[in-house]
Amino acid sequence: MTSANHLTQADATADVYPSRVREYPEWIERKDPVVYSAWSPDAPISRIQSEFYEQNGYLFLDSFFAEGEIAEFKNELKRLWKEGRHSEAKEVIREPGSEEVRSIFAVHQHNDLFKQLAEHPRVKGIVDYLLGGPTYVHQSRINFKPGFTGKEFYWHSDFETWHVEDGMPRMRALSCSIALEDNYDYNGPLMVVPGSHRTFISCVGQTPDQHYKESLRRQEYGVPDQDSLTKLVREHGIHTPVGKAGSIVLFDCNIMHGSNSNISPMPRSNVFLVYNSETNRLVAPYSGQAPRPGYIAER
Ligand code: 6CS
Ligand code: FE
Repeated sequence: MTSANHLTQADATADVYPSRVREYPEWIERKDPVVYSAWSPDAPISRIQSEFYEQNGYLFLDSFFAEGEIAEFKNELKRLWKEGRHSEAKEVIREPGSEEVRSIFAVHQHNDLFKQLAEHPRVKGIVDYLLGGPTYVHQSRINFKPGFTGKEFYWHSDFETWHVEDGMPRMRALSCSIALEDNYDYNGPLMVVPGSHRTFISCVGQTPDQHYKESLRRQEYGVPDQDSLTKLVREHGIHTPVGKAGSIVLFDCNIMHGSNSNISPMPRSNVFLVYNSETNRLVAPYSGQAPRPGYIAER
């Protein structure tokens, strides 16, 4: 990169994180910062929290929102879920093998309440600090994981997909997951491999056309091989940051993560807001294929 803040056209089109192009997996060292601001006492998080995020690739903030604050989001979520069951909207993604609602995309575009949440100053303050400047919402979704029937999300790095399928040039994005139900170890919470954000695992396999139509239900391409996952987890272990409704997890775009299905009776629903740096706007997908639609990746 020529300067800390701007990608030249050549930087943006050079594929420094190739994936789904070779017949064998490869470990590529991260070439981008994790925290893009220097910590100072007026930063929106403590020095310890900032260092934790830098080292582990995620930060869990318990009870970030008070229960009263999230009550209306929870009601809205229930309403959207009911509406989604009978909806033909493309933003509504169904579970593999059933017609249950798995996710609803682009809630920051179509829903006033979730739009407000995406612009929440306390969230944005931390996000803009971590990514070092102005950001925009790259993707938003609600993931529903009802009791008994909610299905898993297999291990993946979000950045791998965003790079290959959406054309996100560099690692300067993160997700904020807001819990709208209490998360326990047993209701399919987010699992992260701390420290895995420092390695890009180049995946094997060619991306089928219109891959998103399958991958959002069950992802099979752009997922790492079992040997790489075994090595990563042996090295770093697995964390399951869980807490009450209103807690949030901020996690780096390249951290390895996934979640189990939910056979407990307790539902687990989260809002995911993905922020990307304004300096890291999307280019043509590195797969050479057509970009995914705007409700999945803001262009
Ligand atoms: O496709 C996406 O953008 C997100 N969804 C899945 C299932 N994997 C990659 C990424 O997290
Ligand atoms: Fe993900």
